[in-house]
Amino acid sequence: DQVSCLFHTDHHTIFNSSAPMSASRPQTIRLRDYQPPAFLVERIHLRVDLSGGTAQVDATLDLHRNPAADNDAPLRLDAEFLDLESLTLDGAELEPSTLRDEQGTIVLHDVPQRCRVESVSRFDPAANTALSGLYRSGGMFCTQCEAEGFRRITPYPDRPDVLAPFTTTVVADRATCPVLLSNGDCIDRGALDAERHYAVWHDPFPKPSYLFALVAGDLACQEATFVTASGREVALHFYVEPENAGRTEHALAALQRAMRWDETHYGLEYDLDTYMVVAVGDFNMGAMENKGLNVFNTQFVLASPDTATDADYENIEAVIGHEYFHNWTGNRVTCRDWFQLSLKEGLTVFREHQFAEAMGSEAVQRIGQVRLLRTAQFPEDAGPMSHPVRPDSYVEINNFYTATVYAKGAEVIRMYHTLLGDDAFRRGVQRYLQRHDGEAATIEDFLAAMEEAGGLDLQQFALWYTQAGTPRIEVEDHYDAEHNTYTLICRQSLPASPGQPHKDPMHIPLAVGLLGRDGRPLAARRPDESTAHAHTRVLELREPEQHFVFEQCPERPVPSLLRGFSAPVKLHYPYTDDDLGFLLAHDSDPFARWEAGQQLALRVLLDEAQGTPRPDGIERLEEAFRASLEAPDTDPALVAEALTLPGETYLAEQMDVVDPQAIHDARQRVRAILGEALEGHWLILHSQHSGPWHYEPDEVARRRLRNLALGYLNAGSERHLSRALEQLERSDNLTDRLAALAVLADSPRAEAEQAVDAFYQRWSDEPLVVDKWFRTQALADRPDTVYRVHQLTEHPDFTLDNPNRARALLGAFAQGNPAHFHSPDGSGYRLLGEHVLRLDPNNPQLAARLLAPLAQWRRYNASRRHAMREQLERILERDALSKDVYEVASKSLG
Ligand code: 0A1
Ligand code: ZN
Repeated sequence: DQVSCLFHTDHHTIFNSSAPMSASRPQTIRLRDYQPPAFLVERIHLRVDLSGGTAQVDATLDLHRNPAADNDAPLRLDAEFLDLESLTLDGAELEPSTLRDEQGTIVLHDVPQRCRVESVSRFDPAANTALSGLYRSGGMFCTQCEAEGFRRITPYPDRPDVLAPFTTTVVADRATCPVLLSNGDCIDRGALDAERHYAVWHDPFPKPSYLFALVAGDLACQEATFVTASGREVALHFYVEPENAGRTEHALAALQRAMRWDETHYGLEYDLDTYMVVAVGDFNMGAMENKGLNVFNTQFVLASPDTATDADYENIEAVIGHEYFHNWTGNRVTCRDWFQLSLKEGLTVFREHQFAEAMGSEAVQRIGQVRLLRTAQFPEDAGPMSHPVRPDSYVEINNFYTATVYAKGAEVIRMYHTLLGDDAFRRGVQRYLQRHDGEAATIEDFLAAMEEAGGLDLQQFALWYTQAGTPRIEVEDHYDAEHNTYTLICRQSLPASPGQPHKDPMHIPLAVGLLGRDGRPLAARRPDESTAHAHTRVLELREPEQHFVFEQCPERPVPSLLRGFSAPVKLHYPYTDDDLGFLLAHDSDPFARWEAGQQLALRVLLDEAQGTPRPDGIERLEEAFRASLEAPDTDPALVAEALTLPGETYLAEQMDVVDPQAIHDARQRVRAILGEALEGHWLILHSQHSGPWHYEPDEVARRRLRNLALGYLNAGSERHLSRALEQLERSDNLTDRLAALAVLADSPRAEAEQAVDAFYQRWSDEPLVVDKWFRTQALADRPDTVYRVHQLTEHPDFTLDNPNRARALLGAFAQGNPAHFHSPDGSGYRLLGEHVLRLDPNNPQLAARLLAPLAQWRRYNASRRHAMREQLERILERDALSKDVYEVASKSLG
C-alpha cells in the first residue's frame, strides 16, 4: 500500500503520524489549548543531499528553553514519514522509537536549558505524491512546507511560533541538478567530487519552518533587477524548466510593479539581495511565499499568448503581488498558530486587491472580488464546513485554507479600511508591522494596532473573527414629507452555524447614498452633521435594529445601499423593478450600478427558473442590455461586466431547494432571448476585429466583449457556429481560441467535435493548454456530459497525480457545471466519489478539496440529497482514510 511504498525501511524508525487513521478518531486541535513552545531554536543548519536514490537530511538544531513556557515542559520534535537514521542530544545517541507519542512526535523530557539536537533522516522524494515536504516535480526537486510539511523533511518543532535563522547546504548531481536554491543569499558553492556539487544558502531573517524552501534541478533563469526606494539593488531571478524559458516576462514585470507599489503605498521595501521565483508543474495550491524563494504553480507564473488567457495574465499579476506582499504580512510578521491564518492571508489578499485596483479599474476589480465571494464563500459560510474567519478548532489545518479565511478575511480587513480611512489604516498596518517585526503575532495584535491608529473601539468589530455565517441586513425606509426627513431602518441578523446557535449583533459599515428624482445625488443632513451633503456616508450598524435619520431631505429619495460592497453581507431592500432600472441608469457608484443590473437580472432568472416567467422583466433586462451596449464612453470592461448574467451558483444561493437543472435551463433561455433580441448588436461587437494580440486593458475588455457576443449569438441556436469555428481557426491567442472552443464543446455537430479534437492534437505538448481542454469539456452542456467526463478520466493525458489536471477535469465539473454534476441519476456524484477515494491515499489535501461540493447536499431535493449522502457514506466507510477527507466527509454528514 501507499504508506509502506513511501519508504525504504529496514531497522530504522519510521515516523508516520500522518498515516491514514485507522479505527481511532483523529485529534481535534483547539485554539483554547494553545501553549507556547517549550524550546526555541537559535539556529538550524541543514544539509540536504539529493544525489542518492533517497534524500538524506542532516540537521543540527541549537535550542534553548523558552522563558515564556512551563519550566518542565518537554522538547517536542514533529516528524512524519521519515526514516530516522540517528538522533542525538548533545552528542548522546537516543533511541527514537521509545520517545514517540501517539501522533508520532518525538517527546524529550529532562532536556538541558541549552542543547544541541542532531539528526539524520532519509526519505524518497519521488514517492512523495502528497506534494507536501520535499518532492519531485518533472525533473526537479522542490518543497512545500506550509502548513506542516517541514516535519516530512527533518524532525523539528514545526509550528509557526518557532522562528530561527536557517543555513542550508544543498548537495546534488551537477548533471541533473545544475541549479541549487534555498532561502536567503548564496554564501558558498562548489564541487564535492566529479559528479556532485553543493551550494550553501543563509537566510538571516528568523523564520518559521513553514517558510523554508529548497529547489534543485535543471532550470532556465530569467534575470532582472529592481532598485529599492532607498537605492539597494535587488536581483530578481525567475527559474523555469527549459521548455518554459521565455514565458516569465509578464510575471517579472508584475513583480516589479508590486515591489514599487508596496513602497509607495505602504513604505515597505524588500529586504534581501535576491528574490527568486520558481515555476513548478505539480503543486497543490497557487503559489507559496517562502522567504526569498517563492514557489509557484506554473499556471500562475508562465504567460505566453498561446498558453495563457487574459484571465491568466491577470491572475499571474495578482498572485505574484500576493506572494510578494507576504514578505511583510506573513514573513517579517508571521502567525503565532494556524488559527491566526487570516492574520496573514486576509491582510495579504486585501493588499493584493488594493494593488489590482491601483493597476487597473477599481470598479471592475471590485465586481470580480464580490462575484468570487458570493460564489465561493457565501455557500461555504452557509454549509456544514462553515467556520469563522478565525476557526476555533480543526482536525486537519490544510482544510482551512478556505474562501472564508482568505476572501472573507480580506473583506474584514477592507472594513477596517472603511472605518479608519486610508491614512489611519496605513498607519495602523505600519504600527502593527513595526511592533511585531520578527515575531509571530495574533489577530488581537493587529486589532490593537488598528484601534490605536484609528482611535476607535473595535471590540464589537472583533466578532467578525469569531462568528461564522453571512449577516443578513433588512432595510426599510420612511419618508416624512411634512418634516422633510427620511429614515432608513436597518435590522441585522446572523443565522446559526455549526457550534454557534446564538449570535450577537455585529459592527457593520454600511455605505449609502441617496438619489433624487432627477437621478442626481440628493443632499441631506444627518443629525450629527453641520450641513447637508450628497456624498456617500458610512452608517455603522451595531444593534439588531437601528434607525438612521436624514434631515433637510427635500424629496423621497431612492437609496443606494451597500455601495462598493462595504460589508460581506446579504442586503435586502424592497426595490421595485423601476427602482433598480433607475439605479442602473443613474447611481454615481459604479459598483452599485452594476449591482442594480445584477439584481434585475436575478429576478428575471429566478422567475424563469421557478416557472413564473414575466415578459415585462425580460423586456426590462433587454432594455438595460441595450442601454449598456449603446452607452457612449463607458469603460468597455464595465460594459462587459454589465452584460454578464449572474452565474448559476449565485442563482442557486437564492433558492431554498436548489434545482440546478431549472436554473441552468432558465439562464440558457434568457441568454437565448437576449441573443436573438440583440443579434444586431452582438454581430457588430463580434466582428470588431482588433489587431494582433496585445495584453493591454482596453484590448482585454474588447476581447471579452467580442467573446461575450460570440456566446450570446450561439445561445440556444447553432446559427452562428461557423463564427466559432472560424474564430478557433484564425485567432492568434488562447483567450479567443478558448472562447470558441467553449461554444464548440456544447455542439453535437461533427465539425465541432472535430475542432475540439484538433485543438487537442495541436496543443498536446502544452500541459497548461491541455488543462484548459479538459476543463472546457468538463464545463460543456451536452446530454452526455457526465459520460464524457468519465471517458476523459481514461484519456491517456489524464492523471490524478497532477493537481492542475485533476482540478481541470474533476474540480471544474463538480464546481462549475452544476446542471450535469447534479444529474438526477446520481452519476455525477458517483464519478466524484470514486475519484476522491482513488486520490485520497496519494494526495489527501487535493482529495478533500475536490470533495467539497458534496458537502452541500442539504440544499437539494430528497433524491439528490440521498444520492450525495450515499457518496459521503461510501467514502467514510473506507479504512485508512486521510484526516483531510475524513474531516470534510464527517462534518458534512454530521
Ligand atoms: N500561503 C500560500 C498558500 C498555500 C497554502 C498551503 C500550501 O500547501 C498546503 C501551499 C500554498 C498563499 O497564500 O499564497
Ligand atoms: Zn497568501
